[in-house]
Amino acid sequence: MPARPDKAPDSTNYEVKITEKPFNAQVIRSSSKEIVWDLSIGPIQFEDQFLQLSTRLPSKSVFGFGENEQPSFKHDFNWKSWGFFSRDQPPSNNGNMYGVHPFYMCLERDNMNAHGVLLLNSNAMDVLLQPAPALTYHTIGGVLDFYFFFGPSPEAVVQEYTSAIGRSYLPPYWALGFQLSRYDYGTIEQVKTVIDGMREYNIPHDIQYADIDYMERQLDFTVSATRYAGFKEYVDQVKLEGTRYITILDPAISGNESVGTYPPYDEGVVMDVFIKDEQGEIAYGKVWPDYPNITVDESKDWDYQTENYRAYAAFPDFLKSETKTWWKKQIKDLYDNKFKFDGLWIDMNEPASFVEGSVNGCSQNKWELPPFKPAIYGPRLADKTLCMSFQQHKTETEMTTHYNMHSLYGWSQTPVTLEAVQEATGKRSFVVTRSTYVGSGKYSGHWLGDNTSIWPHLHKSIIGMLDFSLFGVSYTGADICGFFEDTTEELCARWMQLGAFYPYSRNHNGKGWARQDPPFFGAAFANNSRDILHVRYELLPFLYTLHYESNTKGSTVIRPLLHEFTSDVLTHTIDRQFLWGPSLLISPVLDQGEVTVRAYFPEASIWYDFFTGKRLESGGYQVLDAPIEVINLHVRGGYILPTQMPDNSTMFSRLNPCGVIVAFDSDGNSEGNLFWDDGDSKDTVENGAYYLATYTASKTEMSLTSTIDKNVGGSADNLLLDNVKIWGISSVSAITLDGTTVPTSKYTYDSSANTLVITELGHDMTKPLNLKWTH
Ligand code: MIG
Repeated sequence: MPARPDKAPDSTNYEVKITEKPFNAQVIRSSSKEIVWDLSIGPIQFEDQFLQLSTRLPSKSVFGFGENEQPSFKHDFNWKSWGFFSRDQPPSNNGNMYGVHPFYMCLERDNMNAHGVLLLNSNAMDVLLQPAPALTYHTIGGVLDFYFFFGPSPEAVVQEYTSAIGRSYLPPYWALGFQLSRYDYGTIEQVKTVIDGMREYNIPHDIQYADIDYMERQLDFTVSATRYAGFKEYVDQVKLEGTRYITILDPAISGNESVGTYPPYDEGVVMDVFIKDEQGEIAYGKVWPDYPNITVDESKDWDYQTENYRAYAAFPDFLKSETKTWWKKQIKDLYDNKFKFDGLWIDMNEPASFVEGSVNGCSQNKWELPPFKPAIYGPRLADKTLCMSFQQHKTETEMTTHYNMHSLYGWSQTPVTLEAVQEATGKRSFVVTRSTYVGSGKYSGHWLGDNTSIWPHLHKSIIGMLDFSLFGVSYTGADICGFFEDTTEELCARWMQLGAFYPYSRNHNGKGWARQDPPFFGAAFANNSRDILHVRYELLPFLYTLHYESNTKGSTVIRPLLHEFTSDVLTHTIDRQFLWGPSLLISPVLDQGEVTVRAYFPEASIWYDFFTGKRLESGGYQVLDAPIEVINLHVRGGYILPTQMPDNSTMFSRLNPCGVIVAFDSDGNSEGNLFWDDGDSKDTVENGAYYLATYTASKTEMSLTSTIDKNVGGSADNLLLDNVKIWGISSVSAITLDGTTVPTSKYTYDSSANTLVITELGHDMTKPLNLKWTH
């Protein structure tokens, strides 16, 4: 199970009041006396397969609960139910989706304090949000195991929550680059065409994907000898050019290959790694691998294809040590013998199956047909997955039913997959997983699944990322330009702009839909894509620093405005804009045909246009120009953002000169930091092998200085601070660096914008910076 805190907090900021007749329990914030939970609103029921608990809440400002597609980040309390049970379910209104996070954050009535509540329970459940406001939980197993996090700020709630469940994984630097994928390129020639296009337009391209179509009949750990001939050499070549490779792995392993021809299955049988049915036989479902020696006619309908083409597939039981050893070996063999991938993408791990329960169906018993079915999709729990009565490891020595373990399947696959890829590559690497559970963020990122190329899915992607920020998974994003359906040029252009600000920035397309890679739409589109990705790459040192902070302090990377401006109630409903950390506000166009955007700027701060450095004249709601090539970005006064000159991959951008953007607040102060390491080694944070600098600027002191808080491992030895932008500065007559005059040829002051731009400063970043100016 995810880590539980092993001791009570030293000092409590809450009290629990219990009365016996009539029974009530209240959880109260000590400082404000706000009652955050009050059970008097309904009975507690504790039956064999039915547990119910209701509580009154202090407010309707509730966020979180997932994974699902929500129409808004802030929840609707009008008798709204949300189900939790991991499921191969593309985003669609109301449904339970790939992952399970029974966690919410609630803002209290003072619009200052916030708390979070986790129900640590893996059984199928639902929660009903009622106008009182109140919540009712129904779960069909386990215990009622609740954890409260008292913040008091929303950010502090996430920090505390992640200190309990594990903090977000620090991705390698290159994982923050732009990524390109599609299901069914068909042949390696198609891949080459796309990559050549990316090169032709010089579009940043850090990662290329190989989906299940590169395999032989979608069999894990194989490479198609006909359609992907020369794949290994090709991967080596594009890697030299700066583009890495990620490949997909599905958990389901075909059992229909001739003995001796398919080691993943043969060895799995010998090592006894697969989930068993009630009779103790290997349980088979059907997923993607095809039978050997068949000809697939793709014009046949889904059921025909499932029955006639799809092989019997067995499901590894990932909580057993033999399974871990076996899985790691298969991954190592793939790396050593087939091609040098850099990271892994794990899919279909809800676990998904195309037949209900198994190829033999399921027995009729209380696990398959519990007396109460929570508000989840499907006529039966085994719909699209395994039978609930199948047996799995819960620990190394204890077994239990799939009924109890179902939603933990993807979660259980994730840490061992990360270990496997780290051992194979010898590097930090990364894993993205489709199914997540409480604590998955410690080992992986998450893409938001099979969305559709439609306008509302731009907006939904922001809500999805904001939710996963609360769940402690910082490395997230949706399929840019949409997975299902043909995209349009306009939609895809807006999506490339928005996706340039997803932490996990991947354009991915489904099988059979029209191309949507940036070169496909021609020069104008490709150039716009390159330009906005250059903005992303310029800001990668900042994004990487935010991931470091997420990894070490639990702060969010994709942050809702309400986390920074909690007392400003207008921010509570804003989910069409979002922040990177505390300071970069992203205000995308999310609707067809729009060339302006109505965006909110909290008055408590001042805001600067990222592209001009000009201060926004007033706060509140503003209508901004947003022609097709523009996404509005604003930097919050009071912050310093580290930057680096972009390039067409991080392999090259990491060698370029660096910069800082200094945005003064109304008091004339500004601060920020830079985390840096070699970008690719394991455990640099744990080993202390990194560089950390803090920048401070002051209008009254007329200075920009830095301190080097840490510099171990030499990763920053060649970094030069060349480009300094200072915004909100009222005049400049001379500048010195370490007491030496900076020649006027190296800087420009714009008195109408109040911006100063210095270039070619040439400051060695391992030394403290001491830059001064006079008016
Ligand atoms: O049944 O591997 O969400 O990203 O391209 C579809 C093929 C299986 C679902 C994933 C999608 C991936 C696709 N997979």
